[in-house]
Amino acid sequence: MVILSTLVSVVFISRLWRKLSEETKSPSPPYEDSWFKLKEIKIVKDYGKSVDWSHANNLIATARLGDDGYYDVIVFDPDGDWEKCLTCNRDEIPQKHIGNPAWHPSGMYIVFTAEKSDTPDILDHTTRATVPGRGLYHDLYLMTADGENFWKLYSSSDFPSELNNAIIHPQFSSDGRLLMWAERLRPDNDPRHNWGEWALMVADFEIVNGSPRIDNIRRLQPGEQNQFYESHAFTHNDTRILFSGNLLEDQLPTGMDIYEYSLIDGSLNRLTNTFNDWDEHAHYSPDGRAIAWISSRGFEIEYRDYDRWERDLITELWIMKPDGSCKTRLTYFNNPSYPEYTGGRTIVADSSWSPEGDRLIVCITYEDKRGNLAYRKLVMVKLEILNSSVSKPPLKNHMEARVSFQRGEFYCV
Ligand SMILES: [Ca+2]
Repeated sequence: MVILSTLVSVVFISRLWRKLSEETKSPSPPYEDSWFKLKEIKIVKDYGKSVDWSHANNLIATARLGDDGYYDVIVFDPDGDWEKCLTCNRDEIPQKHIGNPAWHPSGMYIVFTAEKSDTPDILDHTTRATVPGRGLYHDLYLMTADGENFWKLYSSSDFPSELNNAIIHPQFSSDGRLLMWAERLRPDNDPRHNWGEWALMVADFEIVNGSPRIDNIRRLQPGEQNQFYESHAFTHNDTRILFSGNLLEDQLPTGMDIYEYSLIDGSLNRLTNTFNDWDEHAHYSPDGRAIAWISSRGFEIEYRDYDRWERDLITELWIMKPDGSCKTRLTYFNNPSYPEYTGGRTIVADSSWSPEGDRLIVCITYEDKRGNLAYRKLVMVKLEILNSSVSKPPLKNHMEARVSFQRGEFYCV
């Protein structure tokens, strides 16, 4: 067994009403037979912050916290011992926080974010605002897969700036001709919305005479609030994107949901409908038959401070069909009854599918005995998506279905 180490009352009532209506409006989903099996969960690395698995060269890119207190981009072979730091001690890029790597579909390039060199160290050491994934004062860069050539692609506001721009989670389209990222445009003085105003940015990308070029940058801010957005993935035909955000009126960033957005007609499809629960890091399986994402659903978290959400957040890995049906919890890192229990409060974060769709590499962080989020791991989750068409009698409701879960085999209800 593996043991891994006062809002005004009207707003509260509004949120409560939304929650109750979400639960009571849940439709009776169509029944299908079991659709995947969970085979194994094991630790593969004692580091990892955001992750991307190249389907062209089978290498995994992530970030690792170095002895200098800053993250760097690491690439490793999931089937061997080989690993290499691509950004350590490289003069071509600022040697501060570097991370959020994502492969170009060719496997020849990696896009990533890097913090500006002139942000003061005290900012890095007293807040977590400049770590990759929060991305304050980060710029967009590209490097070759061997880490030998670097280019700055796009710059956020200079430091110091009243805008306090941030850039997070760049993602290439399936054909490599589009690049998407999420960008913080300006702060927001509302203490409940102090994550600021964000947007999804989509640009044309191409290599011209051996150098990268981005052009035609479009800013997307779907929904009612224009607050937090995070870029996750493109569909296989690059007509739609997956992202998370708090799009509904009065929804806090900590209640963000997963959405699919059409780049053709701007239509929006809400794939998770939990007004208060944290839903993030959605990625399509290689065959497009499933979406893995993380969620806090079931934990009923009360945040002591919305700006320090990491003190209270608990998440697990979930999987659903691309239309949002068959939502099923995959992991139980927070439950002592399961072999993957870590021994402390655990946050599951970014994940990436293997080329074959039979594994997910997953970032987790969890507490030590003193309650600090001291451990960061990469975990390999092996699964099999089934094609069975054998029909079984439908279960009566969602709760009944949940308690009927069989470990190792999951039913779509
Ligand atoms: Ca949610």
